[in-house]
Formats: sequence, structure tokens, C-alpha cells
Amino acid sequence: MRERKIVIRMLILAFLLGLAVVGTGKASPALTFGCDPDVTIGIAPGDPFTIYLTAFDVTDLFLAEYSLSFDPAIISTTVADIDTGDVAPYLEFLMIESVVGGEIHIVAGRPIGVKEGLSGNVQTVKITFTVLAEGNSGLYLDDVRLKDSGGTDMTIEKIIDGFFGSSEGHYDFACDATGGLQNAFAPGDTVYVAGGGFMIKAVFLDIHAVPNVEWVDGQSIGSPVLSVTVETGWKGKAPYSLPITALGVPPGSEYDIVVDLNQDGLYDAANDGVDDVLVRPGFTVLTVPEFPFGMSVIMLLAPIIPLAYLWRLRRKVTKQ
Ligand SMILES: [Ca+2]
Ligand SMILES: [Ca+2]
Ligand SMILES: [Ca+2]
Repeated sequence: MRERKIVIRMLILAFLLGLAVVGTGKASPALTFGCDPDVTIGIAPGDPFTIYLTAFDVTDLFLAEYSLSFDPAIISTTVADIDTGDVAPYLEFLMIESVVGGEIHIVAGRPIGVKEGLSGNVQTVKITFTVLAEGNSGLYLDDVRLKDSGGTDMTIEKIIDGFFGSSEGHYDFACDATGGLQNAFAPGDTVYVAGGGFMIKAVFLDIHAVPNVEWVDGQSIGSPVLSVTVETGWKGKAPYSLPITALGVPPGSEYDIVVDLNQDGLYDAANDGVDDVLVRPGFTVLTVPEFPFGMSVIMLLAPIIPLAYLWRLRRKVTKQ
């Protein structure tokens, strides 16, 4: 009788261990959504450029909805310049599209009557912009919702904003180790910086991460949370490019990145670079874990439950 009880308990234990493995191992596949390409610099004012808003490595994508914002003084587009993708797989149906000032709202999906979603690298929309003036503009994604054919919201792990600009004008932007544009970082991630278009030859320059502000010419760079000095190695004629540079690991908050070309501690609009010069942060470090709090507690507890059970069982068996 006692042996049978132990066997049953062992079976329960095996089941709980299985649950623990499922509980800790269950993470939705890494889904990335954003601009393809993400960075294009050197477009002559008056010339167009095309980007695709793409869901990468997605499974069963049925509907995509999101907003885009940009600097309407630098780049522009119209409803007529927004179309479905053109390289399969792509969502074939644009339901809502609007362009108001520097804001675009998009809802794209599968055609009416179709029940299955699309998988792979799925283009949700193709947008052609025109560069209006010299300078650069971010293209920011907000309120991104991707749904599968069952109407369930997908978990998006990474959003890729865009950065586009003319052949003139200096710039810098937060990026990953490969130079891919990145505006949101997880806690502990190293923030990198890339840039270019600098017109003054500097032997050394300083790069600072500072709390986000809106920048005006001549203002103090203030108190950086991270700073690096770079020996540029710049030779020949301007414009000069900044190599991809590791800035470090800042604590969770919103920051701008200033490239102080003459190392005077002041922001000089004509020569220094800022990501982002406007009220938006150049980049954000998330302060919360990726999982909702409740979920993380369950995941922390999941391996403990069978261990606690095993401990109790051992005590009982020892007592016998
Ligand atoms: Ca300066
Ligand atoms: Ca800013
Ligand atoms: Ca940025």
C-alpha cells in the first residue's frame, strides 16, 4: 500500500517537473517588427526612397496595425505612396491608411474570406517617402499590434524604428553592435552609437549619454551617465563617419546621445550630433522585466514547487 502511494507520488512529481520545464521554457518565438531597411543616409533632397514594414520570423500573421511618426520638414509621403508589399509573403489588403502631418496610421491584413495567416518574413506595407530637405528624420513605430488568424495579439520582442536622411547633415543614432538602429534596450544591454556627416575634422571627440531633453544650440551637455572619448582617425575630406562605438550599459531610463565634436561640453547644433534632438528620447532602457510581474512570479515558483514536494516526500520516506 505504502509502495503504491510512493509510486503515485513519484508520478505526480514527474508531472510537476514536466510543468516546471514547460513553465520556464515557454517563451514566444523572438518576433521582430519594423523598418526594412532601417537606416538609409545620403539621399539627395527631392529623391524618393522606399521602405517595407516587415514582421520577421512571424508565424500565422493575419493583421497588422501600427502608427508611424517622422519629421515632416525632412521627409514626406502621401496615402498614394502607401501600398501593399511586393515580395511574397505580404499582406494583400490595406484597410486603413492615413497621413496627417508627420503621422501615418496603417491597418493591413489578409483578404476577406481567407482564414489562414502568413509565416516567414512578412511585408505588411510598402511606403515611398520623398526627402524634402537636407537633414535627417527618425521613423518611429508606436502602438504596434500584430494578430494571428485566431485574433490573438502576438508578443513582439523587438521593434526596429527607421532613420533616414539626406546627403548633407551630421547625425548619430543608438544602435546594436552591428550598427542596426535600436531605440529600446533591455536592462543590461550595451548601447552602441553610429553616426556620420560630420564636417569638421576632429582628432578626438566625446560621446555622451545624457537624460533626455529637447536640445537648443549652445546648451550645456550637463551630467552624462556614460561618456567615451574616441580617437577618430579621420583623414581626407569631410564628411566624416563615426565608427560603431560601444557606449556602455546605462541604468533604466530615457536618454539622448550627444557627439561633442570639439569636446567643449556644449551642444553646437552646426557641428555636434544628437540622438534625438527633439522631445523624444534618443533611446530608452526598459526598467521592467520582459514578462509581466505575475508571469515572472509563476515562472520563478515553477521549479520550486516540485522541489518542495520532493523535500516533503523525502521526509516522509525517511520517517517510515
Ligand atoms: Ca560641442
Ligand atoms: Ca531628446
Ligand atoms: Ca534614436
